[in-house]
Amino acid sequence: MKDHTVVVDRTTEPSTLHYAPVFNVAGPFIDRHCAEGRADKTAIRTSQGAKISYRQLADNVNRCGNVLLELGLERGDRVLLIVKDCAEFFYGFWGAIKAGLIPVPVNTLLRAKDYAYILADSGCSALIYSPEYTLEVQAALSQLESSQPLGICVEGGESSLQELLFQASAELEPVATTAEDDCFWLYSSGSTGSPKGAVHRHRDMVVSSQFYGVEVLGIREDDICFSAAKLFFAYGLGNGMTFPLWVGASTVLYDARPGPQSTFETIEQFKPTLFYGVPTLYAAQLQALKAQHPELSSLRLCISAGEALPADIFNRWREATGLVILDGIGSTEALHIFISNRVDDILPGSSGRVVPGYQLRISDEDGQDVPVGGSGRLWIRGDSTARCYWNNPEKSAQTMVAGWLDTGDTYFQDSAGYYHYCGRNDDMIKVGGIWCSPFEIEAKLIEHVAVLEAAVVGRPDGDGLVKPEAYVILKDHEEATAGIAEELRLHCKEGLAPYKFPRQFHFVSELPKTATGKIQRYKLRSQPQP
Ligand code: 3UK
Repeated sequence: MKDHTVVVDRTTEPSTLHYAPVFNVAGPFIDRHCAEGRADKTAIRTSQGAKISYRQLADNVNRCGNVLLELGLERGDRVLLIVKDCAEFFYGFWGAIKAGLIPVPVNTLLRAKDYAYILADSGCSALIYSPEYTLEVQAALSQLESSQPLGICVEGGESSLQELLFQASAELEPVATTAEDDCFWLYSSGSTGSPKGAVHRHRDMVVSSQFYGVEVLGIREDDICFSAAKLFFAYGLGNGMTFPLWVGASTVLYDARPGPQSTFETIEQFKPTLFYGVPTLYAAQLQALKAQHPELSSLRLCISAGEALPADIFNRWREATGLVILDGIGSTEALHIFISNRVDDILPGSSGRVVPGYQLRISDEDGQDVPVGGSGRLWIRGDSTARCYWNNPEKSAQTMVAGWLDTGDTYFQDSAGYYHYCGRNDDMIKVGGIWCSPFEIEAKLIEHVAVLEAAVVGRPDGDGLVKPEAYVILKDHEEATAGIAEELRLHCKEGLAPYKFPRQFHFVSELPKTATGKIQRYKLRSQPQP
């Protein structure tokens, strides 16, 4: 077999992937396309008006790899990417991989404190960032006690990435890695607030692109993808980058916060065939559709993940647009979706059936398989799951057990074979598809002078979508006014990522606790609205 190639055998069940012994995943995702006649095809279109062909993409990936090597980075070094959705995200990610470095895309909504943690934890050698994030990035760098990574701003000034790319060679040989070598990391929020770096291998993007992208979504070369979920999420990374690159399709990148207006405009302008969103966005779009009628006829399919899609949103969307939304569950550790509905097989309100190439188990508290219909802890197994968490043998051993990955979710399978989400096994909350740790919001609340104790839980709103809600004991009960709720909301918004603030406040005189003093959040969750 030729180096850096992979052959898909679809005659087996599931399909079998055969990798060349020397395999750098930049081969099939980037370099293959020019050789296969797609040099002039558009790979990327951006809301800023850029149009990048597969030839330009391959050249810029090479240039970026050369830039990083010339700066002195060596095999295995980490390159953090705090980059908005733009072409340079692709150059940084694939340039690093081709050069044998490890790209680590990071959530661009985080704050200096979060970045300082990830910079130190990853021990990265370089950090590429969009100019929008300069303040938070610089504040994070100044908090670092250990050695300083090299900061590279994407644009502006002589030492910007754009300028360096301009001067670099467009020739680069891929580093001779294997399908099992470490390739890239993605940070996932931990329940205590410290993110964990999930270590993914070269083969992982091949597996998710083939099994979910091709075999579930039926993605093809003539598709145009638009993911409202950003590239730094594993969800967006697959939707907006790896799936289109796997089949030689095109992707549309929108670089600002996705709301109903901007997503409708982007669909009208770029006429995508596949649209990927999260349930909160579909709910907001449905609200907006009451007053307007955007042209959505280019779409053949909509996809949802990140949190459960309520059946009601599925039904209302189909009524309003004539389109179905495929709900599927994925995770950062699994890389992408491993249970999904299918275009011709949808049970609204369920996550659907297992994706080919993955195995599932549902276990009880003793680790025994539960019979069909019973709920329990969902474990998955498949070739795209993370090898470990970086620097965290304890969490790795808990989560990755004998080839199986603990999802942290409770599920049951019905007698027809569909899987149903029942909630988390921990106290973590998904808000708009993004993790929120209740501990982190509680810690912020307690920083406020008026707060004695706080507990945060998730509670479904009118659309069935979960939002954080705070139970607060004030130092002085007299202060429990609407004014203090607003003040605490602002206090959280200032110090935390913008989606991590309680939408509701309840001022109480005590919190339910265990004998050892741990807050019993499940009791607050099951409590009727006070
Ligand atoms: C929850 C869902 C019910 C569930 C993701 C698609 O969300 C992604 O990754 P994260 O690491 O979170 C994983 C957790 O989120 N979840 C996700 N999708 C659903 N719960 N129904 C769903 N459809 O708790 C899961 O364990 O942020 C989603 C592709 C790649 C991803 N990384």
